[in-house]
Amino acid sequence: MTADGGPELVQLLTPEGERVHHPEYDVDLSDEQLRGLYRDLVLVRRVDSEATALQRQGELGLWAQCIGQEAAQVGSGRALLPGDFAFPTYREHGVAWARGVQPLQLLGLFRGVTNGGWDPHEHNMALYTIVIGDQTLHAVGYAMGMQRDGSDDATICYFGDGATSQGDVNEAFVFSAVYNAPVVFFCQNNQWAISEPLERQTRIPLYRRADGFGFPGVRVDGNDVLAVLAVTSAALQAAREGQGPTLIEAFTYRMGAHTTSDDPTRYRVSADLEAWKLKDPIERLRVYLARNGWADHDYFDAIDAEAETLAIHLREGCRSMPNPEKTSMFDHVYAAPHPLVEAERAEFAAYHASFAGGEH
Ligand SMILES: Cc1ncc(C[n+]2csc(CCOP(=O)(O)OP(=O)(O)O)c2C)c(N)n1
Ligand SMILES: [Mg+2]
Repeated sequence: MTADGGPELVQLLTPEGERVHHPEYDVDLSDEQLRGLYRDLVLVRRVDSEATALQRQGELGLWAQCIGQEAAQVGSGRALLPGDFAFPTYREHGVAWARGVQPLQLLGLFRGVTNGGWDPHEHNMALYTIVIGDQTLHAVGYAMGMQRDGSDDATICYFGDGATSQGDVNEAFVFSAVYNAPVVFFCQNNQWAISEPLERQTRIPLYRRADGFGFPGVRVDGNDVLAVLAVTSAALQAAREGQGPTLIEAFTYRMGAHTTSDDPTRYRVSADLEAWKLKDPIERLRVYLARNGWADHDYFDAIDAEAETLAIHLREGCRSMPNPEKTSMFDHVYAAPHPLVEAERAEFAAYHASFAGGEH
């Protein structure tokens, strides 16, 4: 398997920041829209680095970094229309950003002060899913519901390269294909599933899996925000027009650890990371903007300053988040009260009351 994604890789912006043309895919963005994408990428990276630092300081229990994958997430997230619905894993901070979820709401989940973080219907984005591949089934079910409602909206579902080995994902592919569901499967191939390399998941490029299920698959440069935007918009449009699912393989790299509990130096060589740093998603857009005179030093400095202000907001907001009521985890198990849940709530409260002082 080629490390550079091979000739099938859809690319509109090279790692050197050169705009190239593709026979099938294109985007036509104003310089203002391009600057907007740059801002998205920089701010998402700052959210990610600040959350990592907060975990190291003991303020978060865990954090799953998205560094390196910002273009895949922002490009696909910005391709969505307001009525579309996104189903994420635990790493889609750039998608959450694009859907208007406040970064502090993400932090609440990883701080353990909320069991969810946001109202899925307010942002048309489901909650983070830790169970690998699970959300692909939710997404297909949701897409089939949209189809039965006669809606013109589409669903997008995120998962990783490792998830493609899960039964759930393959079952989701089958259902979406035979029911022609309006869903886009967005696989971020970041080359690793914790310590398992891509070679342990597949003998063929992942996008080609779609062939066997009977729908199109496409491999896009996941570090190229323009190509990701173009490919995802086309797949969503196809879904809206009743053409059914598409599998997008965003070819990218997990530049950080799997999570803050992981040490990647134990299983991968640093030369790989160095090679991928040259393909950085932010740097190539910065060069493209600067070379064309669409952004200057003042603009880049202003975005960096905005990122620092955001980081301060996150630090202060995270540290001052109130702890929830201990029994609040029983509140939303079911929509209506349930005797078993109530019994568990009472047992839990009694357990806490059994300690000296009654409060622990
Ligand atoms: C059903 C299930 N099995 C195992 C795990 C443990 N686990 C957490 S992340 C992960 C690897 C996922 O890799 P990939 O799908 O490539 O996503 P990435 O983390 O690289 O974004 C595993 C095995 C889990 N959360 N759920
Ligand atoms: Mg992976």
